[in-house]
Amino acid sequence: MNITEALLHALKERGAREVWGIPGDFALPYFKIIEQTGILPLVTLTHEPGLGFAADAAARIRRGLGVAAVTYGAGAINMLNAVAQAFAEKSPLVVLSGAPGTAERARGLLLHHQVKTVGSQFRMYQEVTCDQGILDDSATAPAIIGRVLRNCLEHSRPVYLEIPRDMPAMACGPVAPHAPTPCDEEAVAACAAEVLARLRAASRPVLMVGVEVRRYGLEDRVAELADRLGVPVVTSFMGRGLLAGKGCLQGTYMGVAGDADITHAVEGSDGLLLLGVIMSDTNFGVSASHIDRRRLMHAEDREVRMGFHTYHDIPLEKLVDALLAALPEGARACPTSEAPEAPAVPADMNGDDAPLGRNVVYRRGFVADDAPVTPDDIAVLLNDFYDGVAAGQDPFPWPLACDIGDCLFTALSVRPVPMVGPGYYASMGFGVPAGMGLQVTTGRRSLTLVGDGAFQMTGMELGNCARLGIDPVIVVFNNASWEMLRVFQPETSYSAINTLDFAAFADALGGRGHRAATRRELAAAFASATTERGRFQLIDVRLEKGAISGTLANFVAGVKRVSGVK
Ligand code: TPW
Ligand code: MG
Repeated sequence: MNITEALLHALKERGAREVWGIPGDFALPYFKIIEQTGILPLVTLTHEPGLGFAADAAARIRRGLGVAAVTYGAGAINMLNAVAQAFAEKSPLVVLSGAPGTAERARGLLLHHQVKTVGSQFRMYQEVTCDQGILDDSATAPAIIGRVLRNCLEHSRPVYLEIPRDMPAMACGPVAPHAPTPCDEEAVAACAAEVLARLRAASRPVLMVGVEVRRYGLEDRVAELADRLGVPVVTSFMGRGLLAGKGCLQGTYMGVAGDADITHAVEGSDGLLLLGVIMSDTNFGVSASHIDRRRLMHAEDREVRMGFHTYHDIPLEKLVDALLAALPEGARACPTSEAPEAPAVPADMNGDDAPLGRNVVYRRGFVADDAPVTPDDIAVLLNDFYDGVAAGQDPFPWPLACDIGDCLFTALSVRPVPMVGPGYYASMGFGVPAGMGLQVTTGRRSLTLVGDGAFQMTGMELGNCARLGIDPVIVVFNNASWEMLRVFQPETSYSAINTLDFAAFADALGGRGHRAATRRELAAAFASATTERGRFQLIDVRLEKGAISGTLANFVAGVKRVSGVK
């Protein structure tokens, strides 16, 4: 066995399904072994930002390792932003990078792709990963790989492994199987007991779930926990899509920008338990001052902060298990808040009332008339579509990828479905490669929502679909604008961008393009795009100037109010 084979077997054993890669000369030796051994399939794309986004999305949707393999310098540094996003949003992404060989480093010449020193890249990656290693010695390589991958899984954050180009074929031993870091069971039990006591003492307990619940594969167990506790459950903004379809779910908390009943329940709670919720401004910026931190219980990053004290080394999974063990099946441990009424949908809007959960309305009943399409219409169309597919046999149909822009806010009006989106770090360019990542890794056809500005950043990746045998459906919110920015600052004009013909672009890239300006055209294009197989489908939705989703309008108004930004 050589170093590359040991690495690939270790990745596979820990749940990686493929290696996303773009080679270069410092990476050619290890890429050759990846291809020749076939231990994991190699999926090549066009540009490193897209590569990082695709591998990140693959990791998120499957709750397993994503792997992005690149060359030194121009490749690895080109991917930094995507890895930074994976770090911020807690996606377990393994970065493999080639590097100059040991002998060539000693020659005293500056090597091509080098920034300041040979180690500059390593130091940059220290800032965006939770552990790093250099495989420059076959005696230490297996232990380094084992440690780095363990940290990747346990912290659910990216890691970095550098392979100098004279090392990939060096003989080495296997990597030991994954062994979780032990934790103190007594500390976990004490922590769980305190959580339960505080929840029982509260008169208005609420459970908020965040992305870690998905990252650690705890959705079913947390749904069971919610039932046994009998407390209302909401997701954070970033945790949107969690507990999709579970009866206990009330909706998504968005502070002043969101559903008033949910905001009231969360901010008025005297026993708020945050499970795996990132304390980001997108989750709490629209509220922070209203949440009583003394009454807060917050489990994140293997810690549980309880009012003014903290339990360390408490994996979320262990905490959830300990809480379940303390609550007999069928029990209702806490008082239940009153169920608020569902708000009525204004009569002039597209769609019927269709409450899901207790107080969240996802509008259904798309009307295919000649009115211009609005972003909220797209949500109604998707709700009808997902109702149809949910009635089928597949429990996990049509995973959804979203970029940042009004498409992400529109997606908040789509019933919860398995979804990935950059809800906190918010890098544009995520959507298209993420949708491709979803289809490659799950084998299911994916749907992507993306703005025209974001599409221009990574849309070229679609040119790889035919070779990869995938046929995702992409909906472009084409408003000839960086609209989200314009809403924040309507008095400036630089947010206007050109109107491009994305349907023609799709045809040129080997897919099929559709154009839709009216609801009738959108219904026809969507039906045709989701029915035809074998090539990717792109719907260029021509939005009218200034047409934005209701959620974006509320969000911007809320942020301006809270932050005082004019
Ligand atoms: C890599 C800043 C956030 S939202 C936005 C920008 C420029 C406009 C998005 O335009 P798009 O969508 O895609 O047409 P829409 O609905 O608003 O019209 N660079 C990066 N990421 C971010 N987030 C920005 C800039 C930004
Ligand atoms: Mg736009």
